[in-house]
Amino acid sequence: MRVLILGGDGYIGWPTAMKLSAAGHEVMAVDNYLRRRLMREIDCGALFEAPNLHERARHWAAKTKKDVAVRIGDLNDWTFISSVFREFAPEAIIHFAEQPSAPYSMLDRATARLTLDNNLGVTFNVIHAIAEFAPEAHLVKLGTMGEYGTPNIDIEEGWIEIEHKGRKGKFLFPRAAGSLYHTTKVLDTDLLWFYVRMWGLRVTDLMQGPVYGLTTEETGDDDALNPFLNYDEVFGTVLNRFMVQAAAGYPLTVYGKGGQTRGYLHLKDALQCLQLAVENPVESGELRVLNQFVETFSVNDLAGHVQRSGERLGLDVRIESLPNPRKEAEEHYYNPVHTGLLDLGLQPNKLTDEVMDEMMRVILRYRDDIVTERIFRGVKWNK
Ligand code: USQ
Repeated sequence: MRVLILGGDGYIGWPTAMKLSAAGHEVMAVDNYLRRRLMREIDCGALFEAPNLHERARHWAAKTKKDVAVRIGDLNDWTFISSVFREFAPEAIIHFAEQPSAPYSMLDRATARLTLDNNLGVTFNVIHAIAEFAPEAHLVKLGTMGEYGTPNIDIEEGWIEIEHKGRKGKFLFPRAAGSLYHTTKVLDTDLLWFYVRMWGLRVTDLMQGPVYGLTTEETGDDDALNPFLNYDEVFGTVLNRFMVQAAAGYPLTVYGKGGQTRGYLHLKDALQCLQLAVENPVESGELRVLNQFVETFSVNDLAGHVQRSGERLGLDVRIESLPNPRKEAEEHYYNPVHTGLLDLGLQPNKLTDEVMDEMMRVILRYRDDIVTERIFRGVKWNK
């Protein structure tokens, strides 16, 4: 299949490009390096410098004899996105091309505005580019489990049937996002659902939980193929952060009571899910929503896992409870359904001791490069 990956330079984007290329798909990766620029602007480096997308693709081709085409440009620009769609004529599009950080979206008015404009603007352009140049193509869109928030009932897989005053109907499961970033994903879902109804698009919206991990089948132990690993408060996800904190001898930053529970998955499983979604397209006029995670953990559970991995590797890992800079429930019910991807064939990789220790060993190779000042800055959710 010809698969167009929008946001192909990102933490999940680049590993997805390699995964689908290895599986025999024809892949084009597009990015405008927004995340790299934002990281520089607010002083958030990743654990190691990643080669640029052209260099990555050359390295991949030299190793595997498989090509990943690369285009650099802003998908908010209609001239650019239409030229990409015309040239590549995609059969599937994976859309990661969004500002992905909740804290970034809560920093100040300018970062909130950028998040809103970029995320909604790109989704809008992607929808219109599909309608104009590739109406049969299947769009696989990266959403987030955070769209649902933490309601006091079981979270269904995208849809809920409601009986009201003796009549029944099927609706999108209620959304209640906890940051502006997460809210842009809710708005994306509404935009997609509107155009699925109006124009009969084919869309899969993946509600993904926080991802952890660094190496995949395709990276092997070649560090030049690794995605960038953020450990800073703004772009790092919690488990990756805790692992780096442990390696640096920095106390693990548990926010508030630490009972915040989310659905987590390894990067390898995120790739499996994306491949499954692409290779099992939906019908025209269907919006399929899949809850994309493997296991639920509280922040305290994760801190405990990291502390024990540290002990096994001779590190002294301390856990610290900080006043929560975010506005979120710190103790809550959490029971989301997640059978859709298992039914499609997902083989989950769980968070085992081996997985933790293997990742910790890679991080320890870079421990001298960790800039501890980047770990905590306390971006506040409150005005
Ligand atoms: N947390 C801590 N200490 C830290 C960092 C985070 O206690 O040092 C807590 C947060 O308060 C939160 C939980 O850990 O309760 C998860 O935080 P996170 O930063 O790993 O995840 P989040 O901001 O929700 O965003 C990440 C990705 C985002 C994706 C989302 C999936 O950056 O792109 O959409 O995970 S989900 O959380 O399911 O919405």
